[in-house]
Amino acid sequence: MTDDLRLLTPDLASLGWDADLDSWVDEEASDSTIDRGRIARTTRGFCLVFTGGDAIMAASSSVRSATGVAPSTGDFVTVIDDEEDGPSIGRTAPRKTALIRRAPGRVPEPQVLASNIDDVFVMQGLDRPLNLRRIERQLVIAWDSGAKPVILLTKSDEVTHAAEAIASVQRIAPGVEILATSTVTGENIDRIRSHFTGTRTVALLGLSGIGKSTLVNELSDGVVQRTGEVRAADRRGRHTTVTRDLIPLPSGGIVIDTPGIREVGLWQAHQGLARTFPEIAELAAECRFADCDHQAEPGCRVVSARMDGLILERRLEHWHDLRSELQAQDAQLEDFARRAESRSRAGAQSRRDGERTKKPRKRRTKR
Ligand SMILES: Nc1nc2c(ncn2[C@@H]2O[C@H](COP(=O)(O)OP(=O)(O)O)[C@@H](O)[C@H]2O)c(=O)[nH]1
Ligand SMILES: [Mg+2]
Ligand SMILES: [Zn+2]
Repeated sequence: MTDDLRLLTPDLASLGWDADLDSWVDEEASDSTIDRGRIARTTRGFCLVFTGGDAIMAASSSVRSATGVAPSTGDFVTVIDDEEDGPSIGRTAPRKTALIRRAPGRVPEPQVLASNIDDVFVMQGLDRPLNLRRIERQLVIAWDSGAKPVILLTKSDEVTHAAEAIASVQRIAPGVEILATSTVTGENIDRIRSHFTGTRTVALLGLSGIGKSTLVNELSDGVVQRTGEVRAADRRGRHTTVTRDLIPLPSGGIVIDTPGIREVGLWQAHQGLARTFPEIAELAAECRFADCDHQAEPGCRVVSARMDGLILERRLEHWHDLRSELQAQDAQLEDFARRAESRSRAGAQSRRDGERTKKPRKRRTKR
């Protein structure tokens, strides 16, 4: 039993390493390449990499994170031996899928929560009032990742209204599998297990306290221990998840446990939005007006469907909100790009001017 990922040393094949990745390494490897593997954990400046029978710490430079391609948990990477930093992340293989949110903060940047995943479990606890807007928002990034969302309503043992809850979630999640689950009674744990075959990778998404880590403990048959009982006297012995960790399960499959994520900003997720609100996206696509806001325009397909009572009012409202969020982000990104371009043009111009007018600077003598 372990809460230390470094004690797990799965082989490369069971981590999802395949022949395509072999040829990718053949193309990317350089003299300094010393290893390959899958990132199990990212912390500030470092990654834990499962390299097949071993787990090593590799530096990942912050310069790379500034460009939005920071390595993430789930990435397949090469490890290089860097003169200054020692073992470091070299190249990251193209991601098949990536769960991405907008990084918290003012600057519009993506943050990859998990990559190369097959499913995203969008989780919410039944012991609290359902938050349908939160589920919809999380579904947008889950669909947009390219993986398949599944909704888990946890702690079904604590409530009697699970069936009603499922019915109300069904109305806002067309085409998504929805399961009421409990690690106490075991409800639907077998259904959950059926998602973990071979090297399939599943990311867990949801607030803190809803039972993500407890589910990992359950699925690992006691091999990992990511949560602890609160000791009454001192609260010590309690684990809360602070890193995004990739955990290979002994019975097959791989799970990525995440810390509770409160803020799920969208990142350029127009496709995810359309998948989450298909009934509205279809009408919007049929609307005959180009650049329509689908708000009040007479003759708009969305507006008329709404007046005919064909769309749930609150769904439409939320779709508009999320769409505005994405449009504002597009505008902000365009603005950033324009300003960066004019800065670099101005820079190039002043360098040219400098070459013409400035006297050659006296070289500073080295001591
Ligand atoms: N009743 C009940 N409690 C659960 C269940 N799953 C988790 N819990 C409890 O919920 C609390 C938070 O669980 P944890 O796994 O740490 O949540 P996380 O923050 O999402 O990882 C712990 O006290 C768990 O014992 C469940 O299925 N039923
Ligand atoms: Mg946890
Ligand atoms: Zn319209």
